[in-house]
Amino acid sequence: MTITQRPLHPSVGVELKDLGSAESLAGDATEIIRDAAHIHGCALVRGLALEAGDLARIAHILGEPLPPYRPQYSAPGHPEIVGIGNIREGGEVVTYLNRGGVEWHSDSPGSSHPPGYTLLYCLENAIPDGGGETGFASTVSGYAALPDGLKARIEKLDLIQSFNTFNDQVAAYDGSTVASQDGELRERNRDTVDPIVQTHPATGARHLYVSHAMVKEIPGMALAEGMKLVMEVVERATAPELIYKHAWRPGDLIAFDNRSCLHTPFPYAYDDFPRTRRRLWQIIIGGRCG
Ligand SMILES: O=C(O)CCC(=O)C(=O)O
Ligand SMILES: [Fe+2]
Repeated sequence: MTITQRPLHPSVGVELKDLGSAESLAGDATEIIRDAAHIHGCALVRGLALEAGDLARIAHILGEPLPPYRPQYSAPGHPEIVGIGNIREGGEVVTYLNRGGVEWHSDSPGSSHPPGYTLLYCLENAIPDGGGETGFASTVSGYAALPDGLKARIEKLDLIQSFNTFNDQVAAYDGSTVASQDGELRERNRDTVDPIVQTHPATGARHLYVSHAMVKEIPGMALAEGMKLVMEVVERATAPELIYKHAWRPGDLIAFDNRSCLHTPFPYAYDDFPRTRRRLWQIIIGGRCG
């Protein structure tokens, strides 16, 4: 297989061309995607026509798809696939929509598995007034870009990150259709203690690991003071010149490594449905524990 690689941005992302069809993707080609995501943060493949089952197969090769963390938006027959966007049926949004605006993050904090990968696959993207791109920032380049003094201040910093704290906020926004999670779902998303600087298990690269909207506590620091430090790190790592903004076309697949990049969707006129339509499928894949 001769694969052509095209950088998406000097510091993050690569497009893989000539990877083949959905069938070859569920084989060797997935390993090429995995390696590219480790090194470049995210890997784009365009022009696919994937069924839910194809996406699930690719996810199972990459690792262990997390159990449905937002079950009300799962694709029929494929609970691990979460629908994201502004699609309405009978007046009600039927895809996951964060009305407060998503910020830079990794998908994994608080999940039952160590961080791994996420797949995003575009089904629909008609946004006449613009926006709705997904941004990516390399956590390796982001760490490298920090001044030495700041690197020293965060070298030993741990963060307590909480998916539940974050989701409670999303559920509380005016008009939110996102449920706050209780019982078994809440239990499953335990708070995690994550060093803000980590070493990537496959590449050995030093990288940041931080999702500021999920930070609940910073051991050894007052939260307000610690958050100032965290936000300085995030703002430098996601400076405009360091990010790639992907404008989606139906049939685009992006696999990204939640350790080696951060991501965020950009705002769009989500209430302008049906003139504006955005629908992605998402699968979050946990790293294997050993
Ligand atoms: O909508 C997107 O582009 C990504 C959404 C996202 O990052 C998430 O829901 O975790
Ligand atoms: Fe995400």
